[in-house]
Amino acid sequence: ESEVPSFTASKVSQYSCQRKTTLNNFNKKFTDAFEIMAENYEFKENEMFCLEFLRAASVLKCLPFPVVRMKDIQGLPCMGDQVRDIVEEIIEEGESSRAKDVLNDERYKSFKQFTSVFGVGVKTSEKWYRMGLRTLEEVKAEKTLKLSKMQRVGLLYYEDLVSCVSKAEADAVGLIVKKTVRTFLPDALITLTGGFRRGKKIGHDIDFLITNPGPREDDDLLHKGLLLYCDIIESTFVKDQLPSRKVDAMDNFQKCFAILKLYQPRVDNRSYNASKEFDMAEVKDWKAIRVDLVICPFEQYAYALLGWTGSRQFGRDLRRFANHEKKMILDNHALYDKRKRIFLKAGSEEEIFAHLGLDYVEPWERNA
Ligand code: DCP
Ligand code: MG
Repeated sequence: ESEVPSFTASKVSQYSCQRKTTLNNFNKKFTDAFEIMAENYEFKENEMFCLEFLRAASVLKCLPFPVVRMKDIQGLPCMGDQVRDIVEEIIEEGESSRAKDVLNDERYKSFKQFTSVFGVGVKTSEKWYRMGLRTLEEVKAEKTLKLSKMQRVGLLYYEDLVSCVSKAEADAVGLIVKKTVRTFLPDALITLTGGFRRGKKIGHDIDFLITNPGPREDDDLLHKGLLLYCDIIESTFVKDQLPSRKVDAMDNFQKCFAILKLYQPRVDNRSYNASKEFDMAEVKDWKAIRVDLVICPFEQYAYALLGWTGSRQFGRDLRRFANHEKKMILDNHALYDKRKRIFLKAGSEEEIFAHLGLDYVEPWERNA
């Protein structure tokens, strides 16, 4: 009777690390609405409702067919009442009035603008909103505001940074990063991680994981030169420290949230037509690009790679699965078996999945 006979809703795991989620999303109109709801709850610091909608979005992203009636979501995990109401309305009306209300909500609109600035999160947005600020124009005009250095560059390069990064730009930056790193560490392993490793064609930044086989001499690596801005976070890793149990584990690696100046000669038609003479000074021949450089010890490379490849939801579910199903603690550095009281070493992502008793999931199937 069903159009996809091989599909059984009750067999869909509540953990995205037991599902395969490619970028081919048949249910975008539902998942977009859920993600708007989740973001609004994030802005309200309501983590429970936020996660509820992110989990629901993630489940619908793995379905091999578009949902067209309520029966299609019957038996699926993570379909709470709030979620079902929205699915029902989208099926009947084509859109969700609740998601639409959020998009028109003044607080949501302000937070959306504020958090689009590099260095501005929910806390800063809350502060600005309470001060009566509503738009970025008002923020820029408010001269009494004390902005961090990160926020100042965030505003300075705002237009470049909100325009997404393409795969071609990621590859171009990859060549620069490799060349630069290898002048210091000839044997270094430099891997493109984040969304691009999962096969995405665009992203908000470019994530690289850097490690050096052999003795540790990578401390001076994060130096300036080609960087427009670089906020270096020193490594705070303590040997034999237990993995973190937080939902979104921040790691202790030395890392650098940088803005890179990517030169890309381009012809600006407007200045060409206006002056006939080609004035190079008028043409901006570079683009500011957000780059995350993460340096990790060689022994932790597999864990760091798994963590930094994401998606965020995939990582959350891996940690939740480890904790609740296996009595293990996973983070970007290590996996700890609480029953055996030992750290489980891994030289590859495949080995980490095996330690957890999970089938291997390829990077492009982790778009949960
Ligand atoms: N990550 C992490 N610890 C952090 C920050 C990120 O483990 N402190 C992980 C989760 C993300 C991945 O790294 O999936 C990359 O982070 P991004 O925010 O860059 O997310 P994506 O690359 O997946 O998406 P985008 O295209 O928006 O960059
Ligand atoms: Mg990224």
